[in-house]
Amino acid sequence: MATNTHCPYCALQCAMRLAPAGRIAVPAGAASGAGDSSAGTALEASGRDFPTNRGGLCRKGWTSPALLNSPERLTAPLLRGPDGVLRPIGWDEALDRAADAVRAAWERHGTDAVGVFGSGGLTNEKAYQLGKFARLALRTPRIDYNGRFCMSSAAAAGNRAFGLDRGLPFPLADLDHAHTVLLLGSNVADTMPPFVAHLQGARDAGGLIVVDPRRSATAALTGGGAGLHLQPTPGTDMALLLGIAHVVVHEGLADQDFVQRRTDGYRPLVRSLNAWWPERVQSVTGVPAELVRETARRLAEGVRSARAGLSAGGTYILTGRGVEQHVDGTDTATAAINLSLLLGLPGSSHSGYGTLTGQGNGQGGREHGQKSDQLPGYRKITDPAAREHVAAVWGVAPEQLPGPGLPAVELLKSLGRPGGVRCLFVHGSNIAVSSPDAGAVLAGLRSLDFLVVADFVLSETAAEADLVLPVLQWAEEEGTMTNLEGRVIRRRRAVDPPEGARSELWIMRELAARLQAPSTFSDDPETVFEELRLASAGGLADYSGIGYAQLEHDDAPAYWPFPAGSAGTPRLFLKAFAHPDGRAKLTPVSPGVPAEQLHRAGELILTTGRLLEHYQSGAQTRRVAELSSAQPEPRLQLHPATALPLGIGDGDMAEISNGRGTVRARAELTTAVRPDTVFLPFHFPGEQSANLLTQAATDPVSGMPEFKTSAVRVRVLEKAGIL
Ligand SMILES: Nc1nc2c(c(=O)[nH]1)N[C@H]1C(S)=C(S)[C@@H](COP(=O)(O)OP(=O)(O)OC[C@H]3O[C@@H](n4cnc5c(=O)[nH]c(N)nc54)[C@H](O)[C@@H]3O)O[C@H]1N2
Ligand SMILES: Nc1nc2c(c(=O)[nH]1)N[C@H]1C(S)=C(S)[C@@H](COP(=O)(O)OP(=O)(O)OC[C@H]3O[C@@H](n4cnc5c(=O)[nH]c(N)nc54)[C@H](O)[C@@H]3O)O[C@H]1N2
Ligand code: SF4
Ligand SMILES: [Mo]
Repeated sequence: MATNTHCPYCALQCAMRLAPAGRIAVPAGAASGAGDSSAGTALEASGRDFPTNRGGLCRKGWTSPALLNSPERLTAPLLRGPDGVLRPIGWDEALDRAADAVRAAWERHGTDAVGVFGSGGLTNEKAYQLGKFARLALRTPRIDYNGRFCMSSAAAAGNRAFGLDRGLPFPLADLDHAHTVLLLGSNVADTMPPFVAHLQGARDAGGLIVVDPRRSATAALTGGGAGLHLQPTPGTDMALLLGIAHVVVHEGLADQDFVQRRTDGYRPLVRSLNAWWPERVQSVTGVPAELVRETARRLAEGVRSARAGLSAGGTYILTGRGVEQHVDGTDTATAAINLSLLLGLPGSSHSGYGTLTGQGNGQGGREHGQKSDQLPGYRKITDPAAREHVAAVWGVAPEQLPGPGLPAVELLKSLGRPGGVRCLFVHGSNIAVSSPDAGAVLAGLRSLDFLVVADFVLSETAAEADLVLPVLQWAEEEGTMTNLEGRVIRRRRAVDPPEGARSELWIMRELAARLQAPSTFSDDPETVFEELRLASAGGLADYSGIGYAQLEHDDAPAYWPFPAGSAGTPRLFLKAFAHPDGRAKLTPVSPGVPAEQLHRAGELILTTGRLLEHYQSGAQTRRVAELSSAQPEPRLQLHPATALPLGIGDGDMAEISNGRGTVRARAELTTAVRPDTVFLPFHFPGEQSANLLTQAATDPVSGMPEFKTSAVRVRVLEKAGIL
């Protein structure tokens, strides 16, 4: 029997069909498809028609079933013995030990000494229940999640400008007809390959503009007259956006009618743009002034084409992690939104602004209470009305709900410290590899009184745990995910889980009972979703009109907000923005001091990102033989002109270091990267971990860390020939 479901990995949530191995033909080009490289794989994946992926999958999607019955799969709880060795134990003992550790932390240090680190990879049901579990069963305010590393700056900017944060406020297929697409700091050709098909219209019109310090696979799509590649110094996107907006205003390209009718703050914004003439922007960013002007004109041309009713018409501005993962990420995203509002893009049916959510449930995971300051339905935990509503659904008094906790980086800095977290639960994140300044995080994990990690493989974080709880994988459980468009979809159970693994909903239910939590904790996903509907009702992210049965059918898409009795909201803001007065807010922003002073003699700017074949910390994809043999180790991309005086040749082993750590990686000489910049992927652990070099400095509004600029020195370690 085949099962229709969606990919376990990124936010595109490509639709796939899972069938017993050998029953479905693997399309040409996807050769060696689903997991034939791994022992005894029982399922094969094939792409399924759906508006976002149109039958396409990337290499990670094709091979995703390989991990289901990988020999590295965890199938029993593991407890660390006095000798430091992790050994299998039974579930009763495991749950008793976890509950004992929580009570010990409460008694010795108070309830705030217990912490939870969640994930944008969890289903809506698990994410929702984890927030409730932290606050009612563990009685702690200290829950946050890896979405803080991922989406939080764009989310903060969206809330600031529009009063609401949904990554794409329109269906992805709307992009197909666009004339101009400005893609900033996003490498979809590697991070969401089937997305590229939606850029074809803009490429045909010569209107794809990619902003990236590297000539990434996505930037390369602009070649042959398909568009422009702007290649700024990392961390200077805000100046670039201010320069483009300056040209829009000074060349009379702004949509004055839209600005008047639908926004506030035009005059102060224009004043703040005056000083950003293109030649000044060139000196700050390295992007030629003429390209700054040309970009502004092409953005305006897209809007004009749509008005003229041309088949390729409309302009979209989209941001990714390259512009957001900075200490000024919220202001940079705000600059992109200001530009889009000046052009009249948001709230139009032919144009728009959006940010590309990253993790599988990066969108839903940020709506239902995993954030330290949040209750379900995207409610604020400090809002008395929100507390009252959610407390009533949970059957407790509002005073029983703790207040706000600590955002992720602060939470991690507090590990093992006086007044900090002493007992931590991790669900769905490999923080030992993916956190900024990972060396310090590892030390924090080691200083805890007790670390519980729920995972299905022994990730680098699980390997540090006192107790590892083996959980289910995507194809073994039911649930819902919310994709990058804000569309809620079903994740389906296709196979039975291995003996010994348990669902996280069940684990929460069992622990809540042991800790005598008030309220109920169900292990049935649909029951939890029914409760989520009630808890979200009336909130910004209202799911109250969505039911499991309806989600069976792809032809009745469910975009939130979806209040009961409505038909959902594929396109937001068509009539009004979500601020009480219905108007969007233009907020002037200006570049501040960089997080780290760069350009000291001999220093280079390290930026980080992704490879097609690996997902995040690599905990999953490094265990898929086909993917790990394609990308077995990180490569440091550096420009030949930079490598020459350092005596580094292609393939030499290099050492990359700064005050925080030292990393080894083989050098890949390429003119695709700026001479002042080097690039490392962050998918690898140990001495190959890029995050030993990144800093735990955060954006003051969103709490998002600076992953994209670090000052480093590079030297040759071993010449390739004499290895
Ligand atoms: N293969 C793969 N796909 C993934 C993931 C994965 O781990 N692997 N993860 C998923 C997740 S959670 C996310 S968040 C998305 C992320 O998807 P993307 O945002 O596309 O990913 P990144 O590679 O982090 O960054 C994109 C680009 O930003 C550029 N960049 C670096 N610094 C700067 C800068 O200062 N300015 C600008 N303009 N660009 C800069 C990098 O060179 C890189 O090409 O991908 C999702 N999809
Ligand atoms: N230098 C640098 N660092 C970065 C970034 C960057 O661009 N540069 N990007 C950041 C971004 S955008 C993100 S999103 C983070 C992501 O980084 P992480 O949060 O570390 O994400 P993953 O590597 O996907 O880790 C997920 C872990 O949970 C497990 N898992 C998967 N599904 C489930 C589940 O349903 N339940 C449980 N309990 N476990 C599960 C997996 O096996 C894996 O061990 O990395 C951030 N770190
Ligand atoms: S693009 Fe994302 S959702 Fe689609 S197959 Fe690849 S990893 Fe899976
Ligand atoms: Mo992410």
